[in-house]
Amino acid sequence: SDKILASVAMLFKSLVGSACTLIGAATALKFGTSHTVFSVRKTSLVEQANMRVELLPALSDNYMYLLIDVDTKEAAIVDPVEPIKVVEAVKKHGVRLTTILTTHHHWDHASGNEKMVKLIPGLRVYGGDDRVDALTKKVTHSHNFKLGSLNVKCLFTPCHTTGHICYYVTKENSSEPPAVFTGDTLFVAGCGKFFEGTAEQMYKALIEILGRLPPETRVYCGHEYTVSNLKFARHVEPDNEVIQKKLAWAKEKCSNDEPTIPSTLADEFTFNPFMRVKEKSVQDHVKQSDPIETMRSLRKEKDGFRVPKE
Ligand SMILES: N[C@@H](CCC(=O)N[C@@H](CS)C(=O)NCC(=O)O)C(=O)O
Ligand SMILES: *[C@@H]1O[C@H](CO)[C@@H](O)[C@H](O)[C@H]1NC(C)=O
Ligand SMILES: [Zn+2]
Repeated sequence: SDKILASVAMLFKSLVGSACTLIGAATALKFGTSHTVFSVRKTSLVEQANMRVELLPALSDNYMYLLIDVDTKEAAIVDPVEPIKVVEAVKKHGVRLTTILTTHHHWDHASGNEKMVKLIPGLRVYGGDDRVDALTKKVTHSHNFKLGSLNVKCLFTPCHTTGHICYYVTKENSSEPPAVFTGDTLFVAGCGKFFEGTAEQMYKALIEILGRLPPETRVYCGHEYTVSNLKFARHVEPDNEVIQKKLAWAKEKCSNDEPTIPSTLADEFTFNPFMRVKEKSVQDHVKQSDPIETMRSLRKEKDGFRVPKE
């Protein structure tokens, strides 16, 4: 029966894909109690005195984030595509969920909103696009609001979609790092595809908006793409040792079904080619000398990049 399980596992894996290319699996498939063919991508908790962030893996490589204000036990959920998992996490932490933060309207981020508001009536649903399901608070750049004692600032970062919003979260007078939820604008070591925007817009989003937040800001992005992104980064800068080290670390994390998130903005500037468009090594790779043209060429190259197995 182990042979049958193994072939079912192979088939299943080829159907669902994996967050970490060939290592690790994204989905749980249990047979009785003894056989776990796939391990589940693990949830994990980033704890600070004022702010807690629980990473909730969803679908094959998405992340939802439960953001908790420790002082008031009020919470928000970022991109709740799997509502049942969200409700379980809310119960586990004993918090009061009041808010949905939607980064953009794509189904793998926003399609849980309708069910969430049915499960927990009265939720405020933030987003920057009329295409966001169950939207109650349409926001624009620099819109600020409170989540308990935390401050949330909306950052308008159109490009992946025309209504994309990142959410920057701070606690007044705290010595701990802020957090930013970047959806499909900034990934660890990469960025989102330019489905509805331009290189100029992504440059503005990455370099002028996100890049000017405090360097210690923790980055919580929409997908687990770190390993494949770093393989592209390595292709762009084969001599960058930070990339090699980060890739080895990320592969290790993925093989244990652990997240590679969060990163920090300071770290992104050391290995993310799309954050490094002003660096000569990156510009030389695409034979450009202007940062925006470098952004355009990098994205075009990555769109056609075949990710190597190793
Ligand atoms: N290349 C993606 C394929 C899926 C995809 O296109 N994802 C969108 C977000 S839903 C994206 O912007 N990906 C960024 C990229 O491929 O660099 C992967 O690594 O699995
Ligand atoms: C933050 O610090 C300033 C200066 O010490 C103080 O006036 C203010 O009340 C503090 N804010 C909070 C929310 O504690
Ligand atoms: Zn996505």
